[in-house]
Amino acid sequence: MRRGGIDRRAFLGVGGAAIICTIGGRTIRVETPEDVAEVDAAVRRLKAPRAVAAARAEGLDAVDELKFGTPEPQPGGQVREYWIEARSLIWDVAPTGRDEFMGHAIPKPRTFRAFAYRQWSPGFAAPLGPPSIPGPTLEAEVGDVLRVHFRNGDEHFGQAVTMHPHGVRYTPDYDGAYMGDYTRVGGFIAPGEEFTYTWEATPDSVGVWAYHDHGPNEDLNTHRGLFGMIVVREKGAPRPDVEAGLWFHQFAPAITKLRRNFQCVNGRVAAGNTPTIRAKVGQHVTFHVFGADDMLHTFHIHGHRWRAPDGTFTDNQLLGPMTSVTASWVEDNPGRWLYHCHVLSHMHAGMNGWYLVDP
Ligand SMILES: [Cu+2]
Repeated sequence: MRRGGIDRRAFLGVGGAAIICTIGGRTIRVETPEDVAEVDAAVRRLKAPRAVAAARAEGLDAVDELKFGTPEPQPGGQVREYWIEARSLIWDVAPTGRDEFMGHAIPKPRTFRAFAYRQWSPGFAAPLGPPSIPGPTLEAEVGDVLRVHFRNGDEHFGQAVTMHPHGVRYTPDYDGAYMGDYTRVGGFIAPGEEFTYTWEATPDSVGVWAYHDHGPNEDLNTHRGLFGMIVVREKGAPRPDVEAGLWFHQFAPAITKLRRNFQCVNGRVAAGNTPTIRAKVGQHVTFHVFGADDMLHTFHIHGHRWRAPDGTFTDNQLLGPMTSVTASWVEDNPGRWLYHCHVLSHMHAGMNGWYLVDP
């Protein structure tokens, strides 16, 4: 049966895996845009969970009664404040209309409603740009705290969202995770509400990490674009000359209501739309590459090699859901290079981009 332009067979046939959503005690197998609408409606009907302290007594464990403070920076550290809003927007996966890798046009339709984080100036005075996929990069050094003022500024989807960090230290209040009746304050930020998360950059936070929505509809809303990067460095450590954050993920037909399954880097398909990274010979270059969907990907870049965590050299490294690969080198090979996921069906459906090195 053909409904809303995409039937079940077409959806699965273009490589979209079914997403299983559990919401309001029901499990919904998401295969069509109609299934997505059903999940969204169920999430919109959710009431804010009662604070644990006020929740029913039975089923509560002592850990649920714990009270937590708000951490301050270590001596010599600082507070790094961000103002971040989540809102939906109409998103074009290929603004140039061209696939420069294969040399052809990318036909319309290419736009749909996505969900993205957006950075504002202090006090939410003014937006610092449009919502972006990935969201703004959050940076800290060991000993700092990240204080992230978060606002759910979206009316279209009408559902609670959050920011859940990886890698930094946080108490359950700042976990940003919806957990039914056990949800703490940061785990259900309804439309129009604000919440301030405080996360610590500890010595074991050094590295790059994901943050993403972990509200009651995490599954769909992360697939819609609610993810971004946290970078924690040693105190005083320099930034590389070139530092790129790339996210490999798909915009599946169930999410976009479009027929094609778009295999994306940072929300765009195909070289020319995906990020073009530029460097010069002699520069210290670092790529951080994340998987942001349920698929297995690899990060491959032509003309370059780097050390994998096991100490061997590689030019093609595996990454999975919300894991990352960091590839670093001192640039010595000028020219136009391709980077891409080496799952060939991903690469040829758009998961590729340019790396341009000047002499
Ligand atoms: Cu891939």
